[in-house]
Amino acid sequence: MAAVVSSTAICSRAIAADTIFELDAGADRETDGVFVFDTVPSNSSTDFANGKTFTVLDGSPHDVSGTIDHLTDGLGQTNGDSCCGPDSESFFAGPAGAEDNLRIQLDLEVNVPIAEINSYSWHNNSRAPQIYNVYGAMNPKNNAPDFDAAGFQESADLTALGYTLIASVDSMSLGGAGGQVGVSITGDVGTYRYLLFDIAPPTWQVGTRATFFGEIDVVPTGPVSVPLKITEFDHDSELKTVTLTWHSTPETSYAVKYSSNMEEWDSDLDDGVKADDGDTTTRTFDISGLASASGKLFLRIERN
Ligand SMILES: [Ca+2]
Ligand SMILES: [Ca+2]
Ligand SMILES: [Ca+2]
Repeated sequence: MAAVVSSTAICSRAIAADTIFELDAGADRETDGVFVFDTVPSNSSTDFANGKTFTVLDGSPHDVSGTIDHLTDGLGQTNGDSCCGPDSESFFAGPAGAEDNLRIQLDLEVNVPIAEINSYSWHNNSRAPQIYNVYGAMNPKNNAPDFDAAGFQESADLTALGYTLIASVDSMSLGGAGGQVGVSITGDVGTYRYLLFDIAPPTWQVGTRATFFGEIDVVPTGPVSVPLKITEFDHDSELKTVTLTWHSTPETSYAVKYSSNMEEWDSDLDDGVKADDGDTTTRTFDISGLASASGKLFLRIERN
C-alpha cells in the first residue's frame, strides 16, 4: 500500500497551459489497463484522440516497441514492463545513436478546442518518467501528403512550420521509483487539429531513449462539430444489408434516407438513429426490395 503520489504544477511565463503530473508507485497499481490517480484523470477509451492516427515524424521507435496505435487504443499497460514486440502495450523510442528526440504527430482530423491533453506511461524501473514538449497546429507546413522527414530534424524551427508550444512536461522530479505516471495538461491549451509531441528520454536514460508510453488522450472543451460524412460502407449482397459508419456527435439524432434516383429523398431506413458515444456511429440496415429496377439504391445521412 506504499502508494507514492505527488503532483507538481509547472508555471511558465510564455505558456498558458497548466501541467500536473503524478506517480503511482504503490504495490496496488491498477493492472487492468485503466490507471487511477488522485488528481490526474484516468486514461480513456472515449476521448477524442482514441482511434485517431499517430505518425512518427522524426526519430524511430525501438526495434521491440509496440506499434504506435497503442497510444490511442484506450488502455494503459497491464504490467510494469510491457515489452517486447509489436503487440506490446508500450510505445517507446529507439536506442542509442540518434541524438535527436522522438517526434510524433497526432491528427485529430478536425480542429478541436482542447480542454485536456493527458499522457500515461508505466515502467517498473527507470523508463517511466515523461519528458516532452507538445505543440499544436491547425495547418502546419511540411505535412502529409508531401511530408519530408528531413524537415523535422532536431534543428527544424517548429514555429516556422506553424506549430505553437502548448506545454513543457518533465516528470523527472517524481524520482526513480518507477511506476505509473500520469500527466495532465489543462488550462488555455488552444484549438488545434495536429498535436506534435517532441519526446526526450528520461535524463538517466539518454542513449537508450525509452519512456514506456501507454496512452495519450485528448479531451475537447465540449462537443466538437465534425463534418457529416459516411466513412465506411459495407454491402452484404446475400443478407441484403448495408452497414454504414458516419461521423457523428453524441446525443444527436440522425435520419438515414434512401432514394432510387438521387432526386426524391422522402423515404427513410430509420428517421431517428441516436448517435453512439465517441465520434462515429455504425448501424446495419435491411435493404431487401428497396433497389430500383436498375438495381441502384442511394443512401444519405441527415442530422435531425
Ligand atoms: Ca492507482
Ligand atoms: Ca484514449
Ligand atoms: Ca494504449
